[in-house]
Order: sequence, then structure tokens, then C-alpha cells
Amino acid sequence: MDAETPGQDVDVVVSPAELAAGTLSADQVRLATLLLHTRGCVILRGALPSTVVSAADAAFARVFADCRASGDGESLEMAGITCRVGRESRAVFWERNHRWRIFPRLRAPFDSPWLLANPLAMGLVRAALRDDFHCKFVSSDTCLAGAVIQSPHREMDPGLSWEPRGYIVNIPLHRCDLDNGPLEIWPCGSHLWRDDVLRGLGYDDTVQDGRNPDFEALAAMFPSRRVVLEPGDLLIRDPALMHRGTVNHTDRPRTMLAICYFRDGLTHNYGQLDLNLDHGLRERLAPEVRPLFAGVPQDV
Ligand SMILES: O=C(O)CCC(=O)C(=O)O
Repeated sequence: MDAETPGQDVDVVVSPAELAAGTLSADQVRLATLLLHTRGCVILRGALPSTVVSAADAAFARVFADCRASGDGESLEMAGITCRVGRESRAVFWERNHRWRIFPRLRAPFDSPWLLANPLAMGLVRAALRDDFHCKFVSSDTCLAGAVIQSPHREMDPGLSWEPRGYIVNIPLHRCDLDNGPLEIWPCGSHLWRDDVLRGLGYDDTVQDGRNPDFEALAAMFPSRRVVLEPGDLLIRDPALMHRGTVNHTDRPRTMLAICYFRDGLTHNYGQLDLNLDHGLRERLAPEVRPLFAGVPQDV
């Protein structure tokens, strides 16, 4: 087991009254907004009902089993990656080094507004992106025993601007602790590091599943934190925040949903909504969620 980094420096604890109202108090919004801006992330503790999480966890176990059994199934290309399609679940997925990335179809229970557009998270994302955003994709990260520690990395064209280009909301489907491959984050301003400066100095910040000794050495100069997340917690992070997946020392696969919201008008070649939805599934989403999922082509 790895040592825990102390400190609750990115945490906001949601009260039962705030959860019931689906909104944070003004003081809590102020704190969470400040953390998102300065640290590039915020953890909302207790931001969704545990019943929603346990239903998603049980359903995900079935999707994962289907994907594991569909390794020789139908394939498609996405961002230069060969993906497969689960025979029963129709979930698009890919796997590297014991890490699975699965894009679940957004049927129940994955269509819950608590997951797809968590009201507490959306208030913060909406304010930070100034209303102008959409859901780019709904994915998941499953880390198995045997996965090696990733290289620290940043995602989705990081460092092009000090304005956030989007946010990722990670929702653990069960307890993610120091034993089962917690996410390690560098909430030290790494979301603001400029691409042109890093590249000019010879750094590549995009390597995930391979070794990247130069960037690893740079990361070691800064404090990091391995985040323990309970069911019901969620992490909002700027994709430019330096982070990495760590090692799962248990036999149970560890899964977090990774829901990506992107500023309108910006794009990136990784992930798109037709991996999760067709037009019919989109029409069945709750009306308050549907506008965020407008990017599904009519004919898919
Ligand atoms: O283990 C995780 O949940 C995250 C892994 C990760 O950062 C990635 O694959 O980009």
C-alpha cells in the first residue's frame, strides 16, 4: 500500500440539506469555485445518493463482464485507438496494460441525472465554463491488479489556454482507496502549465500508459495527493491537471466513471457522444439533462 498524502485541501463536504436541494450554499460555492480555479480540481463529498452509485456499480459489473468476453468482437477506430464493442451491452471499450476504458450506453441506471449532470457539479462547471458547454462523452476507468503505475500526464490538449477548456467529473462506483489504484493528482497549479513552455523545454505531458522519465522527474518536484473517494463523492478536475492512475493491489477491479464536459466550439479527437448514445437513447434522457447531450447525430 502506498502512503497517503495528508490534507483535505481540495475537499468540500456536501451537507444533507445541500444534497436534498441539489445546490450548495453560497459559502460552499465560493470555496469550491476557488479550489477549481486555483487547484484545478475539487472533491464534493457526498454529492450523490449512494443508491444511485450502487445501482450503477452493479450494472457496470455486467457491462465489464460482457466487454471482457468480447475481446474478439466488432471493432472501431477512435483517436487512433482500436476499440471493441461489447456483444450484449454494445459498450465501446479498449484495454491497455490491465486498464480498461469503457463507454457505457446511457440506459438505466447510467442515465441517472445524478450521474450524467450532477446538479452540484454542474453548478460549478456552468459557472467556470460560463454556460457554454456540452457533454463530450461518458467513459470509465477500470484498473485491475497487474496494471502498473501510469506516467503523470495531462489530457485533451492541455496548456493551450489559462481558460479551462472543459472539466472531467470522476464518480467512483465503489470505495476507491489507497489499496485499489487511487487517482494521484498534482493540485499545485499544474492545470495552468503552458504547453508551449513545456514543449519548448522538451517535455511531453501526454504519455499515459508508457514510461516518461523526464516528465516523471518534473512531477516529482511538486506535491501530489492520492485521492480516496467514497461512494457518493465526486471529483471535478480540469483535464489539464497533472494526474495518473496508480496500482490496484486488490483482486477487485476498481472503476470510476469519467464524464467529460467541453466548452462549446472546442473539440478534441478523443471520445464522442455516439459512443454512448443514439438518437433514441438521447430522447429517453431526462429533459433537464438532454440539452447537454445535443451532440448526437440524428442518424446514429
Ligand atoms: O485510474 C484512473 O481512474 C485514471 C487513469 C487515467 O488517468 C487515465 O487513464 O488517463
